[in-house]
Amino acid sequence: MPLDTRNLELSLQITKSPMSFIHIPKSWHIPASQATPEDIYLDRRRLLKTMGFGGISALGVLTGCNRLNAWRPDNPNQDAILQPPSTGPPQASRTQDLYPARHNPAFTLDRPLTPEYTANKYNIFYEFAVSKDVNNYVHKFRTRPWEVEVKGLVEKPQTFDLDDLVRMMPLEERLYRFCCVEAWAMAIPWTGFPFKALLDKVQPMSDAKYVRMLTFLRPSEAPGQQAKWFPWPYYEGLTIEEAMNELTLLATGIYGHELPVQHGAPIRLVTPWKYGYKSIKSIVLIELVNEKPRTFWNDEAPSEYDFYANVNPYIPHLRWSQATERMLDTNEKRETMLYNGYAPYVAHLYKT
Ligand SMILES: Nc1nc2c(c(=O)[nH]1)N[C@H]1C(S)=C(S)[C@@H](COP(=O)(O)O)O[C@H]1N2
Ligand SMILES: [Mo]
Repeated sequence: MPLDTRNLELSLQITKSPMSFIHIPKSWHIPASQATPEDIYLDRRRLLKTMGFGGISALGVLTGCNRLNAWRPDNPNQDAILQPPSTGPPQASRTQDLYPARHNPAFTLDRPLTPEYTANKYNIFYEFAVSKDVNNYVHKFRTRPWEVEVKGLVEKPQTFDLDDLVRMMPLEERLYRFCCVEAWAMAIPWTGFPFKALLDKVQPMSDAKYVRMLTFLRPSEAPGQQAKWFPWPYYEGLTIEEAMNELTLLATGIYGHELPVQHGAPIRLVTPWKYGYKSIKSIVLIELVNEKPRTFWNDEAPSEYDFYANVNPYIPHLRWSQATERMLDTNEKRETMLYNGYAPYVAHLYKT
């Protein structure tokens, strides 16, 4: 009889670690002890080690199941593409010469920039690790060659080579506030281009109401994707008005150079008036659709993470306040602003 990984998970002796860990997945992922996913992850590794297996990757063998969640019957992304492991030497980007890009002075800040070394070492990217030291787990990941497919309700569906796309788009640098739903915050110099510039190129049809986005699916290079209790790949969505908003960027750079992997290389979304979980990293697919797309964190914990995820100090998270945010590096507490201070740009989108 094949061994069910979920039972394996439940049969583990799990102790709650004092580590703070905020995004909690669906209840069926967690034993009654309320162990965090990180605990499960660590304990599973430990169990496999004692059983004589090298690590989590052995689970596929253990269960006799080499298929990933993307093919699970309830996975919302049946069109996710499982990419084969990259072969050959790593390839360099062909667009490094575009950085640093022209600075757009329209977006200034009320706070100092977060130092680069801090922003680089405190990340959320579950494809690699559920801990914040994502930078320690990214060495196998290849960001070239990279393609972004744009499909769905558009006049000109197209698959872009990333470097070709970056070269044809108007790259610029903007300083934005950034706030994670866990109530920590940063101030970041992004380099990217308006999402609108890409949409103008593919020409959305009039019945396109939403934009759906997917992250890569390459478990051989992203160890977190070998954990089968998440429905990989990560998926997000925006209304078309949000995607067309002047603030909405597709970022390919940070601090005046290309994105390092932990920030979502080679291309990620930036929506500064929304909590960080909306800003999907390492995008491979953009689809224009007629119906509201499902989103990763909303599916995992609907009562905690809504589709819109607009920063709002007056609506606490179920388990903590959103009235203040903690700046990374200084630990300074600041009052969180409605729409993260971007109300003049976006408040009209939410008037009913
Ligand atoms: N594909 C993917 N995108 C993701 C995440 C993730 O785990 N996977 N984490 C999100 C969350 S919760 C946050 S706060 C931001 C963090 O971005 P940063 O690490 O560049 O600061 O990325 C978001 N985008
Ligand atoms: Mo987040």
